[in-house]
Amino acid sequence: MLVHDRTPARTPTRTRTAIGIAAALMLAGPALAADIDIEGDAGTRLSGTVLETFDAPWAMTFLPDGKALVTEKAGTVWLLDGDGAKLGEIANVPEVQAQGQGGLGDIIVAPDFAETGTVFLSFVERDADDGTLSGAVVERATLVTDVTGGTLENRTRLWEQVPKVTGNGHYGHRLLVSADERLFITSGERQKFSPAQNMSSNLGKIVRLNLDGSVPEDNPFFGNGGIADTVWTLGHRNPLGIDVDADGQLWAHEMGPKGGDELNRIVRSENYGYPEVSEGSHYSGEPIPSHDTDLSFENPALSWNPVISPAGFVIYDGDTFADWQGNGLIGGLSSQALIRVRFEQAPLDNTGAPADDETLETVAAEAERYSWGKRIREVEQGPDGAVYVLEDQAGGRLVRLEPAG
Ligand SMILES: [Ca+2]
Ligand SMILES: [Ca+2]
Repeated sequence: MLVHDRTPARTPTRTRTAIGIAAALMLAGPALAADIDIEGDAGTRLSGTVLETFDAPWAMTFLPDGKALVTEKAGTVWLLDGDGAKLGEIANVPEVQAQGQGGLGDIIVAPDFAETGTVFLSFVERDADDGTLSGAVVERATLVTDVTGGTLENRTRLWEQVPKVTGNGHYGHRLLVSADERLFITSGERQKFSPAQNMSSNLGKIVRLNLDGSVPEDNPFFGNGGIADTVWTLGHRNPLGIDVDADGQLWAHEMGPKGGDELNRIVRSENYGYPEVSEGSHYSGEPIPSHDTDLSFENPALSWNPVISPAGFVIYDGDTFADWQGNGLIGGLSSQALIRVRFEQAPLDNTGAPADDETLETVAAEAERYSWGKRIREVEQGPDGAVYVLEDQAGGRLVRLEPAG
């Protein structure tokens, strides 16, 4: 067991045991004691401080002033202070009925947030006439904060999954705004397989919109009309993490079926193959051909078998972990791990993603795995360069990670 989990720093309901008091006294000292020491499988050590706990937290984002927002699946958005402690709730959040994987989802801020307060958030809504049908929705709103929380004003619907279907899984609904101010939405295939290859549905796609919800005319399938106009890439299963690297290149990971979780370099108009190809098999045991059996599909830059169940993703560009610049950090649900991935340019052998230089391609490899012992739902980089990890499920902790020693 590599995780030495001593005590939560600030859990209101925690019984004040002798250990808890000792830890609290240590935390009050000049050298802040770490709550968690963790060693990766490549031998580097991290020091973690527990900042707060949540009920099934799902997403986190930092505000320009150092405060942060955390969503909980059941429908709460918390405003946190610069030390990660709860200041209060955000009012006028969309009402959700959390079921299965669905509820409140991601929240991110617009590039002009400091002036406008604009945020984007995703959640799952039920069909008004048939509660067995559901789909993800993305809204834009204006966040107004005060010392004890805040409220969402001017909520406007930008996008929704079409069609709403039965079941409560594979919504995706992670969000990203690119440097050129386009909104990317990861949309899962809702465990319905074929919609990922069907351009009349936006399930199993990565969607690209303008920040007002309108459709960019330079989208790859623009002019086909309707849903197709909004599609950036297709053939995805359940993408629960998207970020952009220092070169502006998009990357997204997605959960594979039985085996075959993927990290993909997201390239305009490409088809990532699900459910036609995969590095895993169906849960029924039915095999799925691998990506390299059909060159019309894009190979993953990296795949995992056994799976990691990736959730949350940040490509690190801070100074606190100097050796990690350009690395991807991925949370693992079933793997109960934090996974660090490195990207590199390698001589072309057509097993990775094509790079701009025709003699090279970009490949990704797992660099280090930190066994965490709990499901990780979200990973963020703070303005201080520290890495923030949010655990899944009831009592999920927010942990700030720094290099140990
Ligand atoms: Ca986030
Ligand atoms: Ca794929």
